Amino acid sequence: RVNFSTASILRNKLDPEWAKLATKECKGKDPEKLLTWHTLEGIDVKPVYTAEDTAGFEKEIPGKFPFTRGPYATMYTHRPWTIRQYAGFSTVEESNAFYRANLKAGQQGLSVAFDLATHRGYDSDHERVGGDVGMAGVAIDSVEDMKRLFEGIDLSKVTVSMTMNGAVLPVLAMYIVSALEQGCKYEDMRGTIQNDILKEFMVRNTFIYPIEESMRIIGDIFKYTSEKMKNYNSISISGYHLQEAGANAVLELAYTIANGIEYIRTGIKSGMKVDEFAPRLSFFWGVGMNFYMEIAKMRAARRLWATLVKEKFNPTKENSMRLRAHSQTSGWSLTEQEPFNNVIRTTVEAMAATLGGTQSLHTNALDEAIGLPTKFSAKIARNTQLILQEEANIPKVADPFAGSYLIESLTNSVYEEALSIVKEIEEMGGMSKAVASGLPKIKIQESAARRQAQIDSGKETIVGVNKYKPEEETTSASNEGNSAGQQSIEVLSINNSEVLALQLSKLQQLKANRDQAAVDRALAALEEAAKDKSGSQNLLELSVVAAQARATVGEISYALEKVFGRYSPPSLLVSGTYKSEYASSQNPGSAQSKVDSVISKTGEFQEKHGRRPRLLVVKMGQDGHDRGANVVASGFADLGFDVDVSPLFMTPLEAAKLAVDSDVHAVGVSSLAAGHKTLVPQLIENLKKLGVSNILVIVGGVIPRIDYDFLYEHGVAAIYGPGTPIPDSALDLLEKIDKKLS
Ligand code: SCD
Repeated sequence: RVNFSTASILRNKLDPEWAKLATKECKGKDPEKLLTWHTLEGIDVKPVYTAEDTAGFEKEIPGKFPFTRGPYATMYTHRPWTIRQYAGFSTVEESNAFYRANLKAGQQGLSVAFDLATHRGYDSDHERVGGDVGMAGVAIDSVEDMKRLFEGIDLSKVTVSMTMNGAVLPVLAMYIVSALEQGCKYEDMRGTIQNDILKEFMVRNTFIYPIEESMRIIGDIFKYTSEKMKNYNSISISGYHLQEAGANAVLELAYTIANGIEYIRTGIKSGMKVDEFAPRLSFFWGVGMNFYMEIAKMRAARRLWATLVKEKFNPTKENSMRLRAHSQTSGWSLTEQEPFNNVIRTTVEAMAATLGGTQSLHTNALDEAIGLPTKFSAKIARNTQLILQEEANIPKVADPFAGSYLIESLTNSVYEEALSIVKEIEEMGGMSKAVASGLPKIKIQESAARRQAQIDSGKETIVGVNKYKPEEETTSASNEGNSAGQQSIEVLSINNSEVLALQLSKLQQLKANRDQAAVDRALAALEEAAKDKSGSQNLLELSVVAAQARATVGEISYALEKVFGRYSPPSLLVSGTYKSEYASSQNPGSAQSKVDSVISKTGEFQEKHGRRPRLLVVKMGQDGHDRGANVVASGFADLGFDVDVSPLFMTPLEAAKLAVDSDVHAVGVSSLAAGHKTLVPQLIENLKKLGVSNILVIVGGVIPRIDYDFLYEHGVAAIYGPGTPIPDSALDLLEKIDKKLS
């Protein structure tokens, strides 16, 4: 797939003078073979770069097309990036207090995390969401909740970003109504709505409606905001989630830009000129530990966007081509083992983000691989940015890596690689069509499986996880309880039933006090507009009317669902990638690998029991984070298990029935959104009710150690935390199933 241009092939040659010296130092071995770094992106990075690698490069300045060096001429020298920490948990009251305290302590903008029930357009009292209310974000059911969330925060002064995609209409409408009722004018509403549905279909999974209808909603939002909220960013086109799901830097960049192009087409299709809305499109990057690559990615992204927008849409405004981005340090790169190492990881990633020229930044808290951030860990995360801004002098120079032989050359390679992938998507007819074909999802899953194999085989080092493990640290797969590395880590625990009870009583009160006829009228108007295929009525405008009348998130979403339907994705699984990458990561001639030994053990199991070990991997509740589930499922399948993968969003009863129907030996629950204490016991209870006692339940994902005993007491057979190599968990499970059957 690597598709270097002639220029980059030449650049990839080593400097002859250096090669001579290096050959001597390498004692006669070929320095190119010894030192060249073959990245996951398919780019070969040389051990040294010289002026020849950048020969012929044209001078560029920040703030000018093609904006490689930054969207603004002065960059941070005039205004540093915005410190914008993403947060939200349990009730609006608690989240509001947290926001206000953070703003006082130096945070500069808000970024709201909603709970999964809200994301998926369900009110807190819906039967499918009991375990999710208030867990991975704040619960919002109505305008009254939204107003309370921002109480004492002047929405004409503080920019607010909201991570909302599926239920974007009711949530944005409720924000608008809250701001208006606070006295804020439309033109003073500043902030960003994520509103990036294409990546939801690819990886994040908080969609509600099918693709076409979802894209219509985006067109309506662009239209409404470009007319009324001229200073509001109508979308945050996200690569972050692609990276978190396993995409390498080039895939992340290419698919994000291809999504952006599709959104511009959507805006134009809804009747606008490109210059009317493109200046308010914004982007969002994930920034991981691949330091040089991340800086190059951010520079290449700005150049690629500007070039393609100019070429395809011919805008007249420079701002239509200027890529502005928020960044978040990588949640996936954080480890459960030795969590204090995460402070260092986050610092390195934050440096890459700011040296790469981000406009706004979230730094993760050290405990995010274990649970939700505490006040203590959130403070360190925020201070990381304050220290970079105010002690390390990073803001003093715009685009400081410009002219670096390596970074300029890498920026070019990343650009060229990403461009060829964008072209591939365009040839398929654009991203909506590509998403419908499932191609991007599979490519990202392949990239994730490859990375996992490299980690499990030890080719890629994760300090404290697969190398330099502390002696006293117990493994995540162990039943032993607390490890030394975790004892001092306090984990924020949310009492889901308290939040749920509060939301239910607020909903009752709201419904008792509103003008029901006005609500019914507003919802009927919304439903009618959805039916009208010409799209002559703006769905956001009608949602604002419904929100003003105090219709709830669930009611507004359902009015549209009645017409559009609720989308259910097909499950796709890559096969063979984990095994082959593991094999090629091994040193040639090394002893039988762990992978081979598990494969022969699953073979023995089949001989003994007449069939292969069978595992059902399930996702329950509204938690759509499926990278872990997919990687484990395809890894176990490569190791000789029969693996079924459940549809997303199962209730515990549905999951239990599926396990029984599929006649599996074990159910593997993947939980990343804190619902495990509610959902896993319910699953086990339901299995018992169905009269099944021989199906083992195992759990993986983000599970705080303090919850281990609780889960074991409720009948869980094993917990495999982050960092557990797939062959280890597979072998452990195989032995447990064998024991149970014997
Ligand atoms: C900035 N300005 C300058 C300048 N720098 N003016 C002159 N010279 C300079 N050097 C001006 C800008 O033009 C702008 O004014 C204002 O200052 C603010 O700058 P900005 O660059 O627009 O910064 P900001 O307001 O912070 O906006 C940044 C984005 C925005 C554009 C990137 O979209 C944003 O904040 N996004 C955040 C998204 C987010 O929080 N996402 C979280 C996702 P004007 O406005 O007048 O032009 C979390 C998530 O999904 C987690 C995972 C999950 O849940 O799944």
